[in-house]
Amino acid sequence: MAQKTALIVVDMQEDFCPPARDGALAVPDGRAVLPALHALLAQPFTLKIATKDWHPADHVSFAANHAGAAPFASTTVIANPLNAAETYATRLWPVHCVQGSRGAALVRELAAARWDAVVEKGTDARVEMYSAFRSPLRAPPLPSAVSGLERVLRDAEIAAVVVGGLAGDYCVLSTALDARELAWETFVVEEATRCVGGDAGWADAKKQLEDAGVKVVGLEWVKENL
Ligand code: VGL
Ligand code: ZN
Repeated sequence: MAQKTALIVVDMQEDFCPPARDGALAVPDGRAVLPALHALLAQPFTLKIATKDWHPADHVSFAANHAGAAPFASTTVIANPLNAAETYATRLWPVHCVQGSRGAALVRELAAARWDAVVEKGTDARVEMYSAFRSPLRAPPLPSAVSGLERVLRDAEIAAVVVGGLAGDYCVLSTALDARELAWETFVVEEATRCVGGDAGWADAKKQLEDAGVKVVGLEWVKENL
């Protein structure tokens, strides 16, 4: 690779992959990304990083923790614990990726990969955190919802990041948008992601990525150009 480049594999955990246990958040066709991820892992990246959605059982994003709420259909409003005036509405999910549970483990197929870092996110019960960098709460930022990922990339003098994993319309999208906003050249590999919202979810996510200056590329392009 001509420049220092990091591979970020987002949330390849059992609960996001069919067949997931009852109630978990399986992304349609989620396991289909594994061949592309294995091909990426064979490339000479400066850093290879896995992220894990890593929620306490009382996490605010679980519909089960809100009376009368239904997973996928309901939303809740989250306020910044440091500033009640900063709020955002967010979708509610089935219980997933509870810290230490089997469903929160990285998929077995990637367990043997040599990761330079494994970044946990969504660990503060009070806030949702799709991005592997930080929660959307910025006024002020909530320290317990800022992962060490930015520091890891800066310390290694990374110039570009390549992102894949699940889900393309949630955590891959937010992680790539944040990487771009934090000023890295950012690529998302199309074959290496699938969406909660299927093809329509991907069409919308891809537009948001491209509008923000993230490059959506194919696996072959990465092999030939990075
Ligand atoms: C994710 C929904 C809830 C993801 C995580 O990894 O895309 N989506 N938590
Ligand atoms: Zn989650």
